[in-house]
Amino acid sequence: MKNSKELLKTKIENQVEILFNKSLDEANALEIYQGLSNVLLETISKDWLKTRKRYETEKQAFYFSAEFLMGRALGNNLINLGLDKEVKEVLEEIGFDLNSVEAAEEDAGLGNGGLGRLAACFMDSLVTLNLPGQGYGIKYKNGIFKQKIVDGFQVETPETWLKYGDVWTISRPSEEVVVEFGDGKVRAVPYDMPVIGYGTKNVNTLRLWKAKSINELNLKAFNDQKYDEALKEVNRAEDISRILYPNDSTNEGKKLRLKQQYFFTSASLQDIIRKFKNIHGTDFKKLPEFVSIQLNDTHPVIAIPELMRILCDVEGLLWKEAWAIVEKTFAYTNHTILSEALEKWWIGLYEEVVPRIFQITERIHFQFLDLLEKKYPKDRARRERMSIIQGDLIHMAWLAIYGSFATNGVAALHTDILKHIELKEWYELFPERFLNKTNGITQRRWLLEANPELSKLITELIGDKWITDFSQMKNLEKYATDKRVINRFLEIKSEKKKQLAQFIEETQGIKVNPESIFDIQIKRLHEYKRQLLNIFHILDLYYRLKKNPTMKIHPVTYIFGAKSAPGYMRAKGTIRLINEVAQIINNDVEIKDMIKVVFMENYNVSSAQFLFPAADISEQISTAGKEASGTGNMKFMINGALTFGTLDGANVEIVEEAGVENNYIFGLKVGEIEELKKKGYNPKTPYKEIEGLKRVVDSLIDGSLDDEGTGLYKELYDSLLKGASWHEPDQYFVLEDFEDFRKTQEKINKEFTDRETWGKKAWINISNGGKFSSDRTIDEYAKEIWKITSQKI
Ligand code: 26Q
Repeated sequence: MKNSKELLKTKIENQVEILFNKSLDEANALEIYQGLSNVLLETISKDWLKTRKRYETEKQAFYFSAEFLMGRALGNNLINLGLDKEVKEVLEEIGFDLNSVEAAEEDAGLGNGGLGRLAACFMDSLVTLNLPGQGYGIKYKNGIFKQKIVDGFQVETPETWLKYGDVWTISRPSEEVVVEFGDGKVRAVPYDMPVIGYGTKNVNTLRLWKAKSINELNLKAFNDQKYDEALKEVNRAEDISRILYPNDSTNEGKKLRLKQQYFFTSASLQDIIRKFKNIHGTDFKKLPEFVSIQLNDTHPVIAIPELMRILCDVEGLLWKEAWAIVEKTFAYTNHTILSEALEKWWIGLYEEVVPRIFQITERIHFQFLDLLEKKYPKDRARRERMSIIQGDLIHMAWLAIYGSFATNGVAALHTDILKHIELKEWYELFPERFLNKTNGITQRRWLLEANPELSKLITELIGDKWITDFSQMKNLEKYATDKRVINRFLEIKSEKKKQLAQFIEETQGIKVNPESIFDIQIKRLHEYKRQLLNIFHILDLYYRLKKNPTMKIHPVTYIFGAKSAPGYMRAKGTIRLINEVAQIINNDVEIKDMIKVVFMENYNVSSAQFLFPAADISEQISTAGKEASGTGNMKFMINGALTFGTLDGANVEIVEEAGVENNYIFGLKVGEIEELKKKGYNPKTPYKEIEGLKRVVDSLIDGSLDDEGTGLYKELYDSLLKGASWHEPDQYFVLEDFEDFRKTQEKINKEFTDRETWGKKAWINISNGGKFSSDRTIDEYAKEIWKITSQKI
């Protein structure tokens, strides 16, 4: 009898033979990765099948999302299966290091940022809680672009995660469906990714659709040697799932984007209805008893008229019957209040792409107008504001609220702003539909996998229940006054900082001091997130140090990671600015390494796993009211970083849990911003009056800095002091919040040197992170929205 390690080795050996015709000693890390991944698939295949069968007859929740930012699968799956130790040892025997095998995997970067990563964390929690449900999305050939920094500028290059094939997505050609557009049909081919839970045998599914043409090749054209023509239809169809739109804040209204949305929602609904009919026949009244569909922002909202089409046109239900079903099936999550991000489709385009869906959307619109007229007779102004079709635009958020039974925000403050400001009239009309579901993250990836050192300490102290019950973290709090524990935490933090320092040196070629404060801002680049405020402060600190070389500060390393939407010039200007300031400061010998600035190229899920555990300070500095929740803030918190932030999004709840005295809160609050706006905000006031601020802002235009003639810095300058046709100057209150930012940074710098007190504060944050597990969030969705229950196989 072979022992299990030998058996595992033989299995890997077999897979490498099958896939590559190589023996283990000839294989490289990528080949070992693929072989090993196939072994894991084989290990779970029976349970995957069992899970599917178990769920078939139960009520299920389907998460419709244009984005799933999964990152790498192997490491996470090994941990969740409890195979990480054994595999590590086996790989060592054959001369491989598990980390480098894991690093051979490309990130599945099928998302932009928070919304896509939230969907990925939700998948992990769903299965770990044994909940019957499934994700539905698009199998983009190219995920979020790869960011290169060239002369300080962001350059986008295509992301090619499927270059060597993807072991984790398996095609199910027998379940393909056809999606019909105004200009013809395409096939939607499903690819299933297993979602493996922790401490359970359940395996859930993420189903991603790939677009294919109905006809393989136009043979006639081919024979006539018109090769482009021969492949035209093929390419046109495959374009639909070719690329993820890298915009996460401006709504562009592009035709292909609308096609993507209809493509995956139509395919998913057809899939759901087919399976429903297999079990329940055509008793569609029962649909809401067995199916809940969560719409991740407005991107999949076209599913609402599409389900009407399927029920009425295909299944022959009456409009009224169908509407009663639709209204009970969908729920909608809002992730933003930025008006420029709200999706509106031009009716001409919509009608061209999906003519039948346009008719149905119009009918829904008129039906809604009737309802408004009954409720608020002759209130024309209200009708104008709330119309689903406004002028020649279809307002997808309005369609979502009207066509669903629940609308939720993603943090308490955000939901309050929706209910009382942004969606005030909708809340008045449908008060029972509005709910809050504060976001969460999976502690399995963001603590257990990313920070095994801290995980080990936690388990030593409170056992390992926290891995699936994060409320257990509270049991750590009693060690806050235990010097030995706090010292061990500080040693671990120091180790994670050394690891990050090494990673930074390898990838960015910058040497950083692990003893310095690691102050990290990693998130998409956007004006409202105020990376500009951060870099302004760094520049000010630099100028002050130059003027006063004997000024005493604790050395600090400012780390940024951020992708900008390719066409967002102010964001790109900010990236270039950060890189230029980094160059200047890092190369100035007079600064004697007191400050270092690092811009991490191509920030993604994998590099995030290095960054969060190594942070001392978590920068969460958005203009109050603008960040719906944030989820990076939670990843920092549970790894023992202190939040330096505004009272925005989930920051509010973080300090509610961990104590404002254990974090650093600064800046204007939502109410103060409202007031200031009413009073009239003039950014010239802080610009002139706050010491040093003018010097910093003027650097953009006085020759201190050089944007190589692009005009990007002048544009930034104007955005602050002049405004533009579409906004007031400094609409995100960068200049107004500068002084408090600086004061609070000074406080941080002083307090960091008291290591014991700092360690204690960090520890209290870790101990109070329990609320921010996506297990808690998903449990709330399951009980209060989806009404699904655990189905353990
Ligand atoms: C819209 C129209 C056209 C093209 C693209 C888009 C688009 C794509 C992505 C619009 C928005 C997004 C992503 C939004 C997002 O990530 N929002 C974040 O969601 C997180 C999870 O709820 C929150 O924590 C963040 O606060 C929120 O910014």
